Amino acid sequence: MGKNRFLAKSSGFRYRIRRIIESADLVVEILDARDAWGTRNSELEKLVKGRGKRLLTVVNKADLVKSVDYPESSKICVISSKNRGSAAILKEFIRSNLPKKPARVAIVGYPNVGKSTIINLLKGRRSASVAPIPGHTKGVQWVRIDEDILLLDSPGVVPSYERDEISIALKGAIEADQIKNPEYVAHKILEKVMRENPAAIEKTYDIKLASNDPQEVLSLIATRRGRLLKRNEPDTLNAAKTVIRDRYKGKI
Ligand SMILES: Nc1nc2c(ncn2[C@@H]2O[C@H](COP(=O)(O)OP(=O)(O)OP(=O)(O)O)[C@@H](O)[C@H]2O)c(=O)[nH]1
Ligand SMILES: [Mg+2]
Repeated sequence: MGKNRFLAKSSGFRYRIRRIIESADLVVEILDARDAWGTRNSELEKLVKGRGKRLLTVVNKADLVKSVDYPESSKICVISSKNRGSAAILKEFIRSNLPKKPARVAIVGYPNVGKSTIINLLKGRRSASVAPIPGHTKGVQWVRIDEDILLLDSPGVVPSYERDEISIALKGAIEADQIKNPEYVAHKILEKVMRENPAAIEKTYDIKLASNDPQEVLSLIATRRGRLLKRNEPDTLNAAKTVIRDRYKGKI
């Protein structure tokens, strides 16, 4: 794909992200533990460093992996925002790295990595809107945590060097309806999950895996859910979108 459709739509966001970084004293980049390296945005990191701002990294969704493939460092914190105990750990991590007090702290990262969830965790209640839909947060929102910390929620950004739609989709950063070939993406997801945690597929879709062929698995899911087309053909396109959305939600 020559042009990144996602980027074309998000150029306004990108301008805003630049403004956000400029207005922040500290920038916290959120990564998805399922692909911590892949959800780093080195473009954004360069921008942060170029502006002389301090950068911290939070690897989120640790509950979805057996182990986190990311180096340990004093500038990195691994959490699961589904775990309430993470709130104190994360707050202390940010507090001990504040360049000044009070400070403006921008929360940035790929779409759907859990930025808004983290803001709610730190606030202790729902302040930012959360959804398993990439691109959910559209605008910026400041949320005061305490007298020292003012957090900024921001829309997810995909770097301009990320041009492959399938790679973006596998990172959970593009909505299922916007993907050109959902069945191919679903195959890749199913292949990975069948290797790592096949029980999750059987449990989520109430099926028994009889083969490793992802297209057959899509057929099984569609049939089990009564999603049939004319002549009782399983609607595998619908099943593919279900699989993609369930992956984004962390169900599989
Ligand atoms: N399992 C699990 N799910 C999480 C975690 N953090 C967030 N989520 C889920 O991930 C999905 C996306 O969360 P959001 O907080 O809306 O993500 P975001 O980064 O703000 O997304 P955009 O606004 O689209 O950029 C939601 O369904 C959350 O419930 C986590 O630590 N573990
Ligand atoms: Mg959000």
